[in-house]
Amino acid sequence: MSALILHHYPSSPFSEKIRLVLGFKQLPWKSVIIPSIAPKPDVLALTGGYRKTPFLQIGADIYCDSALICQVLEHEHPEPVLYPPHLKGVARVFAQWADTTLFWAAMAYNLQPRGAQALFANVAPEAAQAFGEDRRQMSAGMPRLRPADATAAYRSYLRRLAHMVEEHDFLFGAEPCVADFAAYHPLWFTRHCVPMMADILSATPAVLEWMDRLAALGQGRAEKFSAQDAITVAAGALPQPMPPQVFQDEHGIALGSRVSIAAESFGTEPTEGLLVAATRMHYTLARSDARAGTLHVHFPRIGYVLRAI
Ligand SMILES: N[C@@H](CCC(=O)N[C@@H](CS)C(=O)NCC(=O)O)C(=O)O
Repeated sequence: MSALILHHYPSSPFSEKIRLVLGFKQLPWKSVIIPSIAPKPDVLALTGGYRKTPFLQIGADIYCDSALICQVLEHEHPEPVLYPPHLKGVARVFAQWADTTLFWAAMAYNLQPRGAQALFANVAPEAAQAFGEDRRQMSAGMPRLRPADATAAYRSYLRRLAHMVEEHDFLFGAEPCVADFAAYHPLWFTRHCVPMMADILSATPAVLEWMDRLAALGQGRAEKFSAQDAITVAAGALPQPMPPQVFQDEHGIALGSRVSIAAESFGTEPTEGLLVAATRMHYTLARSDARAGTLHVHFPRIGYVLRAI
């Protein structure tokens, strides 16, 4: 199998989720550091429009969204398991809650003025302003939690997580599953990226101990790789042949149609291409790029909007 190439940047919480899954599965991977704000020409050469972080590349296959990346890693490297059979429903539902509700409450807490000022204390004012403007554009139209409401919700969520990890080492038992990695990353951002805001974690020592257990899994074996080399890998590969799979049509859009796929919210730049698969779990688009050649770009169904164009 071609190498796993993760496109990410150090302070990205969703990237930390995947780095830790790579550690859990003890995998070797190539690390491409991408910009944290637009423009991202090398990213777009591969994704065709999707600009969020992280995404996983395997040859000429591009997997967008950490939820799909977890599934792909499980499929390629089934042991140790991220989705234990007796938890496969609840672990996914919990992970989705953590990646959305918990994440946004934590980030509204983390990036309230006190946290944001400290985060950008050593950064040129223009860079801080450019970051703020980029995120404002990405989140246009999204409801925003006020700091006090975010703090109240985050505190409650931390207590609920504490109740779970007071019972056993990980959220659902003696071993971690996808739910643990999804709940970990927003808290990791509080603890490591805005440590001056981390006092909120002291009320739940069991959560801190659980975080230490997850961090001890490591991040696998990463090797630095350049964006240009990643594009060269894609240009020299062909997308993996699509295994026979059930076409699940919810939209009245036939396979082979020209479509766009975009996140429902927060960074809704679409990727366009030909629809080559729509399974229970994901969509696949075929597209070509002058630099990266022919690619398959994969998205989860949940959280994404598919349209004929
Ligand atoms: N649902 C997505 C969310 C990804 C996401 O929002 N990532 C943040 C960084 S952690 C992002 O894309 N920020 C803007 C950027 O990196 O350009 C996933 O699970 O991967």
